[in-house]
Amino acid sequence: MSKKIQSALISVYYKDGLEPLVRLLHDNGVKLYSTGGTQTFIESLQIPVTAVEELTGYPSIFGGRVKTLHPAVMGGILYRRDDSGDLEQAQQYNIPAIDLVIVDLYPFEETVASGANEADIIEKIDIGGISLIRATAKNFKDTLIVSSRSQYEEVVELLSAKAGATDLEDRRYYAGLAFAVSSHYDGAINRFFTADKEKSDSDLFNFTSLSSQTLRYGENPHQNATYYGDLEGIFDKLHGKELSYNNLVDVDACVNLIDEFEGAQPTFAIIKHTNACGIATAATAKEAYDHALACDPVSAFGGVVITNSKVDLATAEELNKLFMEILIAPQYDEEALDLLKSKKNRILLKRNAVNLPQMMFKTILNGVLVQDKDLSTETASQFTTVTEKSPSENEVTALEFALKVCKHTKSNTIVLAKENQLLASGTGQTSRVDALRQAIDKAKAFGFDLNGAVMASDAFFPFADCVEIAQQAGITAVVQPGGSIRDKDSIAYCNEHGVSMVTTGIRHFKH
Ligand code: 93A
Repeated sequence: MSKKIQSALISVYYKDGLEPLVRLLHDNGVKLYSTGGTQTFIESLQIPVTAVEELTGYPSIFGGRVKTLHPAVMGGILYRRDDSGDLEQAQQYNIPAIDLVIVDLYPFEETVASGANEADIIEKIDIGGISLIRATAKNFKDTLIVSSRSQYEEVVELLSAKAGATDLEDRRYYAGLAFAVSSHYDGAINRFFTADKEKSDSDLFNFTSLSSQTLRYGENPHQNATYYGDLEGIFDKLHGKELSYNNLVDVDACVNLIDEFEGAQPTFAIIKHTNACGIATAATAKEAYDHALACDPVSAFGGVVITNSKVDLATAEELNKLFMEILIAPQYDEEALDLLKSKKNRILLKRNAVNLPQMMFKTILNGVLVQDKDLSTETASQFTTVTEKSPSENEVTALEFALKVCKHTKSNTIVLAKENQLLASGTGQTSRVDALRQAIDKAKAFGFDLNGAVMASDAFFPFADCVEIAQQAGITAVVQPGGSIRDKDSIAYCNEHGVSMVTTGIRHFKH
C-alpha cells in the first residue's frame, strides 16, 4: 500500500550526503525530529527540526548513551496503523507517529580498526541507533527505514519518483537491508569480543562472507562444490594443478594428523581417503618416508603425502618414484623442489604457520552439528597401567605413536605399530574385531612381524575377544580408553598371557 511520509526521525553519525534527502523531506512537508548533532546539522541548512528531547521529555543522558531509547520514540515507530487498537493507545499516551527513520550507526568497525582502546570501542557500540533500525524495519508495513549512508541517494530517487510516498514492497526491501546492516554490525561486535583464536571459529559460522573458490566439482563429478576460506593463507602452491574437493578433504586429514607430530623428529604420513596408510617418524626425513611407504606401498599410490620436516634432495629422489596427488611440507630444498616439479600434475604445497579453527561442523537432517575439534592427545604421563605387566620403554613410545594415528583414523579402528612406524590399521569397520582382523591381515600381507608390536584402539573393548586375537598374533602391549563393564575380562586375559595394557580414559571416535 502506498503511504505518504509525514514525519521522520533522523539520527546519523556522519552527516555527509544527508543534505539532499533532508531538503527533499522538507520540501514534501515532512515533520523532522532529530538527535543533538544531527539537529545542529539540519538547523545549519536553515531547515526547521524538532529535538527528539521534545518527544521524550528527557535530555540526552549518560554521556549520550540514552537519547532515543524511549516509548515516545519506539512507540511512534512501532505502533500499528490499523484497527489493532494501537492507534487509540498512541493517542492515549500522546505518541506521535514516526513514518521514516534515517540512521547512520556509530562507526564501531572503524573505531576497532583505528586501534582505539577498549573503553572507546565499547562506547561505539550503538544501542539506540540499532534499536531504531530494528523497530522501523519490523514495522515495515507502516514505516520506512534508511539504515545506511549508502542508501541516501537511491531513497532520494525513490521519494522523488513517488512524490514523497512509498509502496509496501519498497518498505519491505529496505527492512531487509536494515536487518543485513544490524546483523553485520552485531557480527563485528561479536568478532571483537571473540578476537584472535576464536575469530576464525566465528568466521566459520558466517562462512558465506569468507573468500570462496569454486571447485571443479564435489566429491563426485555430478556434485557442485565451493571452498569457503583462505587457502592461500595456509599454503603456498609451488606447483601443479588445482586442488579438488577430495584433495582438500585429504589435505585437511593430513594436516590434522601431522600436527600431532609438531616438534617431533622427521615424520612422513601418506593419506588415502582421509586415513593414514603409512606413517613413520625417524632420524632423517628419508628414513621416515621409506618407513611410511613400506607400511602399505599399494595404498600409497595416488595418495596425499605430508611431512613435518624440510624435504631434502635424498628424500625427494625417493618421493619422486611414487605417483602421488599432493606433497605438503613446511620447506623444500631448492634441488628437491626442482626434481619434484618434474611431474606436471603433482601438487606441491608449502605449509604456512596459520592457526586453524578449533571447531568443526557438518550439516545433518535440517540443521548443523557443531563441536570442538578433538584436540586431546594422551601421552605416557596420562597412561594408567591396568595389567600386572607394564609396557617397556620401547612399547610406550610405540603406544604413544599408535594412539596419535588412531585418533585420526575412521572408527572403528585398531592401529598396530612398532616403535615409530605404523604397521597397519583397520579403518572404518562396523566392529572392533573386524578392524583388528583387517589390521593383522594387512600387516602380515606387507611382511611385518607382529611379535612385540603394540595395538591402539579408538574406543574400549566390549569383550575380551580383541586382546585374545591380538595376543595370538604376537602383540605385547595395548592402549585403549577403558571404561567397559567387561574391562576386567580383557585385563584378566592380558595378565594370563603376559600382555601389558594401559588406559587413557579418553575415547577418540572419528566418523
Ligand atoms: O548511545 S546510543 O546507543 N543511544 C541512543 O539512545 C541513541 N540514539 C541514536 N546512540 C544513539 N544514537 C546514535 O547517535 C545514532 O545511531 C547515530 O549514530 C548517532 C547520532 O547522534 P547525533 O545526532 O547526536 O550526532
